[in-house]
Amino acid sequence: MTVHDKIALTADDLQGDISRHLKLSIGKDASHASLHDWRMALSLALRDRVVEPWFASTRKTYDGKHKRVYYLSMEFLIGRLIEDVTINLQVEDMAVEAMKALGQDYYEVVKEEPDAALGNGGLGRLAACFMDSLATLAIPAYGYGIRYEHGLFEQHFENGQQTETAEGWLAQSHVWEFERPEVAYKIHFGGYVSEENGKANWNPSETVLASAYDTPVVGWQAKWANTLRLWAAKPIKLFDLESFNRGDYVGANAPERLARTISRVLYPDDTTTEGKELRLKQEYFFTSASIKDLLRRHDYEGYDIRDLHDHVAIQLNDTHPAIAGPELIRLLVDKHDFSFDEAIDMARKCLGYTNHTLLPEALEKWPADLFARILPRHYRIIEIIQDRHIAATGSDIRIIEHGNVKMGELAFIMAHSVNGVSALHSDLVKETVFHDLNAAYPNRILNQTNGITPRRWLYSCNPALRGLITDTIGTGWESDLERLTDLNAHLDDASFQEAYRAAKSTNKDRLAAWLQERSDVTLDTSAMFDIQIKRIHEYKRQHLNILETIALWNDIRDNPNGNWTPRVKIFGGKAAPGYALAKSIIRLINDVAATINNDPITREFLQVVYPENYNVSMAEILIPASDLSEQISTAGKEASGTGNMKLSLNGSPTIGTLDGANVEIREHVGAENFFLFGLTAAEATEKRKDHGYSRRAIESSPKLSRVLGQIAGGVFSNGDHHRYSDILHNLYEHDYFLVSCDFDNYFAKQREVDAVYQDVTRWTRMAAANTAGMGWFSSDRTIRGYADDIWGAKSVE
Ligand code: B1N
Repeated sequence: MTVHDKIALTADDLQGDISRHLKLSIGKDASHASLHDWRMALSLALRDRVVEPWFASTRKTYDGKHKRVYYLSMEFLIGRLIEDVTINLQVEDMAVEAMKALGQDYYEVVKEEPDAALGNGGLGRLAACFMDSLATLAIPAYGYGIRYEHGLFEQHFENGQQTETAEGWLAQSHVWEFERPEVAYKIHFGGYVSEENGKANWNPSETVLASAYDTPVVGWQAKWANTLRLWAAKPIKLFDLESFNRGDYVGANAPERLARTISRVLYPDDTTTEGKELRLKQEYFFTSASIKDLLRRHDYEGYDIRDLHDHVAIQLNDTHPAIAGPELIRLLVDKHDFSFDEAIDMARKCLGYTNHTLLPEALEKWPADLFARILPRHYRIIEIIQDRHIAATGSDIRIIEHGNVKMGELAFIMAHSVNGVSALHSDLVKETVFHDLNAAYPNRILNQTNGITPRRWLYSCNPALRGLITDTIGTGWESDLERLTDLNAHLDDASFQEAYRAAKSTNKDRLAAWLQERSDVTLDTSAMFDIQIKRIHEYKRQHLNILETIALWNDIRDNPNGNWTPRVKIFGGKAAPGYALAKSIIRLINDVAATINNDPITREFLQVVYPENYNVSMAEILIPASDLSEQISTAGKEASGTGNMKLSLNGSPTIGTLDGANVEIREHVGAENFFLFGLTAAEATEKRKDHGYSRRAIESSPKLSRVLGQIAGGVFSNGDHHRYSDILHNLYEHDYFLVSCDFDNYFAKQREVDAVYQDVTRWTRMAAANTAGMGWFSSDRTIRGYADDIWGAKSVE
C-alpha cells in the first residue's frame, strides 16, 4: 500500500478539500480570498489527512499496551509546518497541482506561513527533530511544552545595532492545532504546607489552569503520528465579578492577566538562565501539567500505578523540567500512598535527564527562599531526596547549597540515566560538572550524540540535492540515512561531480534571489559562500570570524592583484537582548560589512552580509547554499552543535575546532574533508593557566595586532575610538574564549581553504564526501539510541 492509498488522496481530492475549507471553514469565496485564506484552507486540507494515521497510532498504542515516551521541553523550535506535512505525506506534487488548478502558487502560500519559533536555538530545534524521528520510527510519544503567545523576538538592525520586537505567531490562528478545552489541570503556586494525620497538605495561594493544545506530528510516509501537546495558562475564573460589581474594573481582569503572563513569552536566553520567578513558574507550570496528564492516561488505561515505569519514560530536555522528579514524588506520596522511598525509586525508574551545556551561567539554580516560597511542598521533598541521596551514597554533593537549589544536581540524582549530547561533551560531563556524582553513581552517565532529521534538513530544504541523491542511489535513504555512503562510489565520477555542482549552484542562485528580493543586496554566486549561523555568543566566536575577515581585507588591499579566492561571508543569528558584548559583536560585523562592501579595491573578492532575523526558515535557504561551514567555538564549550551537521550534510565542508560533535563529524566524513584548526579542549584548559596569554598572543601576531589597531582607531566606526572598547578590552585583558590564541592558526587554515576551493574537482569531491559521510547524524539514529539505552521503548510495527 502506498502512502497515498493510506491517506486516500489524489490531487483532485486535495483540490476539492481546499475549496471546501476555503468556503466552509474560512468563510471565503475564492474570488475574495487572500494569500492568508488560501494558506489556511490548504493547511486544513492537509491536516485532515494527518488525522487518520494519528488516530490509528493512538489506537495501536492503546491496544498493544506499548510504552510511551514523554519528552518534556521548555522549547520546540518547529518552524513552518505545511512543507513538513506535504513531505511526510508525500503529496508535494499534488499540492502544487491542486493549488495551481485553484489559481494559486503553492510555494508563495508556503512562504506566507509564520515560523513557530517556540525556541531559542539548538536545544529547541533538537526537540523538533526528535519529534519527527519519534513519529518516523513509530515510537509512541508525546512532546510536552508551553504554548507561548510570543515566540523568540524578531531581530532588526538599526544603524547596525540589534533591536528587538515581540514576535506574534499566535496573532493568527494556528491551524495545525486542536484545542482541548476538556483537558485542563489546576496548577498551584505559593501558600504553605500543613500536616493532617501525618499527611502533608499543600494550601496554595495561587492557582492557574493549564489547558491543552494538540498538534499532530506525522512521520515519514504517514506510517505513524504522535502528539505535541502544548500548555496554555488560563485563569480558573475568567473574570472577577465581585470586583466588577464593586466598580473595580481593572481588578476584575486581574485573574486573567496573572494567569496569562505564565505562557505569554519565551525567555530569549540561550545557554544562560536568569533566576526569575516567572521562569520558575513557567517550568513548574508545564511540568506539573504534563506529569498530571500522563498519570491520568495511565489510570484511564487501567494500569496499576505501581507499574508506571513499565508504561512511561520521561525525558527531561535539560534541567528546565527537572521539577518533574519532586512533582511525581509529591503526587505518588500525597495522592497515591507511596512511601518516600517507593516514590523516589519509581520516579527514578521513569526519568532520564539530558545535559546540553557545561557553561556555568547555564547551570540552573534558584535562590532557596524564592523556591520555597513558590513551591513549598517541593522544597521539602527536595530536602528529603537530598537526605536519602547522602545516606545511600555517602556523597557530599548537595542539591541545596549556599542558599541555592541546584537543578542539575536534582536532575542527576533523580534520573536513572544522564546523558550528554556528543562524545566529547559526555566525557567532559563526567570529568567536570558531574565528576563527584559520577563517582557516586557509576555508569549513570551515557552519551547520545545529537542528530538532525534528514526529512527537513535535506529532503525538504534541498530539492536539488535530494533529486541527485535519488537519481544516484535510489530512494530509501530518507529514513535510512546511512545509505548515503553509497554515494562514495561516485565521488570521482565526472558526471556526478558536475551534477553535484549544479545542485549547489541552484541553491546559491536561490539564496541570491532571496536576498536580492529581501534587502536588495546582490551576491556574486561564483564566490565561496562562507556561512556562520547560530546564536551570537562569545564562546561561538563570531568575533574570531569577523577579525579574520578584516585581516583578509587588509591582505587583499595590500596586494589587489593577488590570486584571491572570492568569498561571501554570511552571518546569521540573534543575541540575547541583555547580552551586551554579543550585541557589540553584531554591531562590529555590520560596521565591517558596511566598510568592506563599499571598498572598490576589494569588492570583487570579499563581501560580508548579515541578513536580520535569522530563524528556521532562513536556515532552510542558507544551509543548502553554503560552501563552507564555520564551527569555530572554543574547544570544550559547544556541547554538540547541530547546525554543523546540517551544513555538512548539505555539502558544506567544515572549518572548525575539535569541539562538540565536530569531532565525530570529522571522523565520519574523513579528516581530509575537514579543515581543522585551533587548540584542543585540554590545551585550552592549560592555556588559561598561562597568565597574560592573550596579550602575548596579540603581540606575536602582526595580523591580529593590525586588525585590533584598526578597530581601536575607528576605521569601522567613523573615527569613533570607543565604540568597540568592550570587545578590545575583553580580548586584551581576559579573552577567556581564546580568540587571540587561535587567530593565526585560523587565518592560515582559511588560506588553505582558499587554495582548495580553486581546485574545483577536489572541492566538489570534498563537499560530496561530506554528504556521503553524514548519514550517521540522522536523528533517527539518535532516537534509536535513546529508545534502546534509556527509555526501553520500542517501535510499533
Ligand atoms: O543545545 C544543543 C547543542 O547542540 C548546543 O551545543 C547547545 O549549546 C544547546 C538554557 C540552553 N545548551 N543549553 C541550551 C537553551 C536555552 C536555555 O534557556 C540553555 N542550549 C544548548 C542541543 O543539544
